[in-house]
Amino acid sequence: MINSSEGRGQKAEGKGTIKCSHPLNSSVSALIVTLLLISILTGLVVDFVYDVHIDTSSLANWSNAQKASLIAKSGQNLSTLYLDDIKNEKYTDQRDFEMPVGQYMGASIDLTIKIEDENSKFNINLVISPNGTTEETELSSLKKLLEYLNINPDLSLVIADWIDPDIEPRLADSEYNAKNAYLWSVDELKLIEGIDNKTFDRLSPYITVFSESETLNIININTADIPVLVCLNENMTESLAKNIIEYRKDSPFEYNSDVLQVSGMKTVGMTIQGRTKSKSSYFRITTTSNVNGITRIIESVMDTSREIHFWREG
Ligand SMILES: [Ca+2]
Repeated sequence: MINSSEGRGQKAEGKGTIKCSHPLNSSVSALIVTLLLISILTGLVVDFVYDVHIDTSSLANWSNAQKASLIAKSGQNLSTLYLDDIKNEKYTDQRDFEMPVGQYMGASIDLTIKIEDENSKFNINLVISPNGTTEETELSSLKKLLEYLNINPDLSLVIADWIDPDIEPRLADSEYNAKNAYLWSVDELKLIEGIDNKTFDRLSPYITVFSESETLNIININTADIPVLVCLNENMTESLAKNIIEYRKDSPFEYNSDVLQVSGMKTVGMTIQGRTKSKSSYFRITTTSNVNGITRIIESVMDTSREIHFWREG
């Protein structure tokens, strides 16, 4: 900019009309140069402050994320105390519950623990036995579950083909891109042809891929919802499932056989004895921690012996 100003002065002098050494012109030029320098310096300083701010906030975010992750893990550890307590209970009757942890951990820090009963859901993997053959009872139950939820029941065959180790299609293209192995997560159902988001949202609340039994769904009669109760036997109806839910509101089932006391369940109740229980042992634990606006979520599935069957951090 200084060179430019000098250039203008030389040109004016050459025409002989304006004295280049006019003090006002020099002052104006100097002022312009100064203002330009100030504006450049201001720009540089703003850039520098901005970079420092970004670096500092990145460090703060990293630190908050680390804290949030540790607190979410602590929440998982805390939940094992709940699992320990269950060992001393006769039965369990809560399908899910959420609890904010009241203990003060610092300003802008909180932790929420959600525990869901996996034994209230239908283990979809059990349609195929560990030796690769089809468990017809479980496949019939899955078909009935889909029917109750207004989902095409043929999808049960596609799911069975997706899981079973062979490549013999039960329906046209039902082995297409199949995993031919057990599902590790309910989310994997989205990969199956015919399961769109709407179908998945309708089905997933009643499905699990974990249970202690490897061959037969044994559902907690205290916590299973209507669709799961209905699918347990061909003679189970929505009306009977509602009777069960009404009965257990006041009198949770301590023993499996207590279901025979429910109106209309004397005969059908006998047929589901081997597929029900009153106390759960598998739980999904979701801990959500927030530290200064940074959230970390850990999801696990644990049994009452504290064995971890699934772990996901995000
Ligand atoms: Ca297959």
